[in-house]
Amino acid sequence: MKSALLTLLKEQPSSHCCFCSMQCGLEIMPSEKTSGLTIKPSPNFPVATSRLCQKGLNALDHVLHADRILEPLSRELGEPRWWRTVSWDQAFADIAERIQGLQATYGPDVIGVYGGGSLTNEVSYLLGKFTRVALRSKYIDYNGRYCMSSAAAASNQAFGIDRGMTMPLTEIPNAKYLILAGTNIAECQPTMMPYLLEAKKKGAVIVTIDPRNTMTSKVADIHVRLQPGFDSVFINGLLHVMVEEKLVHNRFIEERTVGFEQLKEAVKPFTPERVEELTGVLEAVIRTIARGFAKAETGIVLTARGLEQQVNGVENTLNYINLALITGKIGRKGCGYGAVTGQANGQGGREHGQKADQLPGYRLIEDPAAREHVAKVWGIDPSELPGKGVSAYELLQKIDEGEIKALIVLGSNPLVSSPNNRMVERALQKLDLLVVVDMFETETARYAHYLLPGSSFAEAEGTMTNLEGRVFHRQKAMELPGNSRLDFHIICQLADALGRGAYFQYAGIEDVFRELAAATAGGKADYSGITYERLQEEKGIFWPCPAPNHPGTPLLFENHFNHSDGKARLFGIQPKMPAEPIDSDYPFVLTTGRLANHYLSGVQTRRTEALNKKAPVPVAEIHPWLAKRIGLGMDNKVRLTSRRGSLIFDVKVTEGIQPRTVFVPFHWGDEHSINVLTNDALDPTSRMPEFKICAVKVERVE
Ligand SMILES: Nc1nc2c(c(=O)[nH]1)N[C@H]1C(S)=C(S)[C@@H](COP(=O)(O)OP(=O)(O)OC[C@H]3O[C@@H](n4cnc5c(=O)[nH]c(N)nc54)[C@H](O)[C@@H]3O)O[C@H]1N2
Ligand SMILES: Nc1nc2c(c(=O)[nH]1)N[C@H]1C(S)=C(S)[C@@H](COP(=O)(O)OP(=O)(O)OC[C@H]3O[C@@H](n4cnc5c(=O)[nH]c(N)nc54)[C@H](O)[C@@H]3O)O[C@H]1N2
Ligand code: SF4
Ligand SMILES: [Mo]
Repeated sequence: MKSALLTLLKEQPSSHCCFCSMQCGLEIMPSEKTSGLTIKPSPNFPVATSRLCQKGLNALDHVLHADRILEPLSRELGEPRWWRTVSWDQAFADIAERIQGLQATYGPDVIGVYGGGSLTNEVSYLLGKFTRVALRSKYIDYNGRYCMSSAAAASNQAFGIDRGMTMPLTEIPNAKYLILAGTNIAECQPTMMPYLLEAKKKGAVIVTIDPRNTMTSKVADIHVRLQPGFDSVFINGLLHVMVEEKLVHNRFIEERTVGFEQLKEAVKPFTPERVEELTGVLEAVIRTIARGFAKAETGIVLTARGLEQQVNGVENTLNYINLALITGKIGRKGCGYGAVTGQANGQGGREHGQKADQLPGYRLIEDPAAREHVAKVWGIDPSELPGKGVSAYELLQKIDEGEIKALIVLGSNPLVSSPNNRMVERALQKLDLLVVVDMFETETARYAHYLLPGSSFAEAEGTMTNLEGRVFHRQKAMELPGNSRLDFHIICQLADALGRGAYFQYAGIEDVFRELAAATAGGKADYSGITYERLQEEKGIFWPCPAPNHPGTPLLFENHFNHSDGKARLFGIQPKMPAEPIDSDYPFVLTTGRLANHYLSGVQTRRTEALNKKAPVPVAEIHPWLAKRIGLGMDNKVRLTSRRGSLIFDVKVTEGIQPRTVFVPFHWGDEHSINVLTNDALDPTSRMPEFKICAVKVERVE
């Protein structure tokens, strides 16, 4: 495969890293390495210019890996379970026939689609259109539900629009005070660190809020080591001090927000003394942070999955947004709020219709005007569009319950990444048809009837939208290996096999973008002024960009928010308990998250030697107090048990974790998959699972 790729490689092509939302620019070059190729940071992309982290530097390893699926494969479940190579035509014909058979018996909604946030805007858009137009099913959702949906819901509620960051990264060095909560930037968006360090060099104060001491908290002036689940209590303490000491920005509140009375009422009981009692964070620290942030001339609040992946994730996020709003720190230089997006195209992936309730441009599928607009672009009658479906985890539950009998997965590995994943394993085995489009035989694909070889980032041209809301063009850098195909073509060809090809006629990917842009016109995430031509000339355009001569919108909310009255909404938050509080049977909190050298379900990074050797297995982090309590000796392991399962892990004893909390990364499957233990309780609004909190028992294993 290597030689085939090499001969087809263009001259020094450029691309963007496939992993996180920074989307650093890279160049692929010939090298002495055994693969014959290497990656260098690009000096041409304006974000994190000339920087790549370890993952980016090694991003070709999985692309060139011997495990890549190079032919369409099929098999029957039951014994014997081996894959057969099939032609693409045969695969499409068989899959279409089985889908049509199931739909004839059970109706169109018998099939679901499960997408991903690594896919280009074009492929995300096509997946949504494919589900509604080719399958005519209401059931589509994607892994972004696990990822940013709480921040998305909170931003929509507070601001009337959801663009992760309200300002470009270049505003970070202009901030005098930075609050970073539940976001481990140093390991998760490493090339963002220089923006923070520049702010620090210019005198900014940095506060981190996390149950662990992280690589990020190392650069903080104040680190608040909070037990998971206490963010809203703590923030109410900050808001209380700001209100009590009259540190709020009255004019901003008066002119640009609604809801301050309700907020004041909610935070009244949260005196710093009481918050100290509840959280263990000293009263003096609470006052210092509240005064410091409120009085600073400029400031930015950044949050991520730490406080979002909870049943109270939307409310937690709203409370952090309150901080920026009542101090007037938004819509001007050096100010803003940012939910730090996770996946490569986490931002664009949640705008163009692969969410259960959504049509392109962040339109709602239940809104008659939105249906009319999009149906017109798609050449169908609005009445043909299905209604809204259900969230990712609920879609998997519907498989377990038997309502959904066929599933297409493109760009995700839900067997590893879903909470309570024994349920998912059980559900996948019940499917009459599972089609997985991936580069590898993922854990999920073990239960597939068809495994179709899709494209990697290096092979697929398209647009992406980074964590700032900057839309940019990623060029094709390599030819496809073997008999694999572009995701874009796979979707259109399957639509054709289903007899709906007339709606999926595109001369090329740019054609798909043109249609996407038209479909978003007038929507919240308006891309209608963006063209491939403009993206070649400019280094990305920030949406909203509603006209060909519109420059894009790097800084949001300078004059108005996106609610119809132009005002932002403040919310009074009454902190609530997690779904599964600790008790005498399960006395410790399990929280989960990421390591610098692995990515998500690990499909790509576990196949990258340079990364995998730094973290070949998951290691549970526990505090010395807990180690002593369970009598942990040298060479012992720990058994972690929740109400859903029990697994054994290697252990690292560290002062850098809240004493009652255990941390385990989630990048592995099978006996190393921490999602066997996690809780599948969902936030009532965002339907995001509580990955960050469940109650566990911790025991020593000889
Ligand atoms: N190396 C690497 N980088 C990645 C990824 C990866 O898998 N690996 N994934 C990408 C994706 S998709 C995403 S979504 C982002 C995620 O980026 P982050 O959200 O920054 O990553 P996490 O490790 O999930 O969680 C962040 C922190 O939240 C803390 N935390 C846990 N519970 C709480 C709580 O109750 N309150 C607070 N305040 N903090 C809490 C954890 O200790 C952890 O340090 O990273 C992206 N970048
Ligand atoms: N316990 C716990 N669980 C979590 C989290 C947590 O913090 N704790 N975080 C959650 C979060 S934030 C996320 S984002 C999810 C993500 O979890 P998953 O959705 O499982 O994410 P990935 O591992 O990136 O899976 C992507 C799959 O798509 C394939 N792929 C990548 N790019 C392409 C492409 O362009 N085309 C095709 N066809 N395939 C492609 C990869 O090979 C891989 O198999 O995990 C969630 N699960
Ligand atoms: S910071 Fe993110 S986008 Fe940049 S190289 Fe690292 S993983 Fe890739
Ligand atoms: Mo994510």
